[in-house]
Amino acid sequence: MSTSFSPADLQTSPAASPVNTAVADAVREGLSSTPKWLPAWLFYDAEGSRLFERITELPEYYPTRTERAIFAGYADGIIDTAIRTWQQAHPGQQGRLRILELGAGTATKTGILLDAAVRRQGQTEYLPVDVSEAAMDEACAALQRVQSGVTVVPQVANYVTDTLHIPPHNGPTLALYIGSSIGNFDPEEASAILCNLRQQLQTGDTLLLGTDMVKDRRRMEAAYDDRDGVTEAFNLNILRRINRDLRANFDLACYRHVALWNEDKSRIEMHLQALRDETIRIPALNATYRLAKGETIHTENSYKFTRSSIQALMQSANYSIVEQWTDEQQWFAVTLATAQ
Ligand code: AVI
Repeated sequence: MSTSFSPADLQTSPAASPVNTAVADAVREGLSSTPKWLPAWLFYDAEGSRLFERITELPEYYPTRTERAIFAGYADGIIDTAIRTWQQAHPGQQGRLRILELGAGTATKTGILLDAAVRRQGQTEYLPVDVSEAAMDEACAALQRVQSGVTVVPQVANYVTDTLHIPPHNGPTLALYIGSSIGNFDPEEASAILCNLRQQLQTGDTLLLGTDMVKDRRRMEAAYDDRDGVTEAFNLNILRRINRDLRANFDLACYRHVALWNEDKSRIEMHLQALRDETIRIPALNATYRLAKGETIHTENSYKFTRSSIQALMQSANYSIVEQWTDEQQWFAVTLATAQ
C-alpha cells in the first residue's frame, strides 16, 4: 500500500494536531467518574471567553455590574483603607501602594481601583497574575490605553496549582481577587488559593475579595439560565471544545443546559443533561464513554456567600476582615481583609 501526503496535510489534518495533555487528562478523569464532571476552566477557550464577556452584560447576570457599581461608589475609600491598614502595621514607614490581581483584570472594573490609587498617590504599579499570556496581553493593552500613571508588571503563573512568587515591595500591597472568581472553587480549594497568596503578603497588606451573596433562589438561577440562551451556549461550548481538541463526537443537540441552586452546598450548579442514550468516542484518549438518557455532566459550581461564610474563609487562610462594602440589596460584597 502506498500513501502520499504533503507537509501541508500534516499541518491541517486534525489527526496530526498535538493533543493538549492538560485537556486530555481533565476530560479522561471527569468522564470516567461517577457522576461525570468536567472542570470549569475548560470553558475558557477563545469562544468561551467571548461568551463569558457577553454573559457579564446580560440583564439577568447581576454580579459584574453590581460589583462595578460598588467600586465606582467606594474606590477612594477602599484605597485609603488599604493604605491606612498597612501604615498601622508599619508605623512611621512610607511607601507607595501597589495593586496585585489574581486573574488578568478588565480595564473597566480594575481600572476604577487603579484610577483611585493614581488619584491618591500620582502613580501606581499593577501586577496582574494570570495563567493565560494571551488574556494578560489583552488586559494590559486595554489598561494601558486608558490609564496613565499605571506601570503594568504582568506575571504568567497558575495561582491555583503553583506557588506564587511576587517580587518584594517597600510599601503596601493591595491584592485583588474580584468578580466572585473564588466562587468557582470548592471551599478547600478557595482557602488554599488565599493561603498561597497570603504567603506572598506582608503583615498589614490587604486582600480585596469580591463575592456573590446568597439571595432569592429564582434570581440566582436566572443569572445562570438567561432568556437569550447565552449561558446555555457557554455551557455547551465545553463539548464543542472537547470535540475540537480531542476529536470527540459529542452531538451538542443531544444535551440540555441545567442550572440549579443547591441549598445544602450554597452553590449554583451547571450541568449538561443527555436527552437520549449517547455513546461518545474520543479517539485522542482512545476511549469510549456512555451516557444514559437523563444522565448529567457536572460542569460548574458557583458558590454564593454569606457574611459568616466570608468570615470563615478569611479566617481559614489567616486574614482578618477590616471593612466590607456592599450594594443596597446586598447582592454582592467586596471585603477588605488584612494579612495577619
Ligand atoms: C467566572 N465566574 C465567576 C462566573 C460565575 O458566575 O460563576 C462564571 C459563569 N458561569 C456561568 N455564568 C457565569
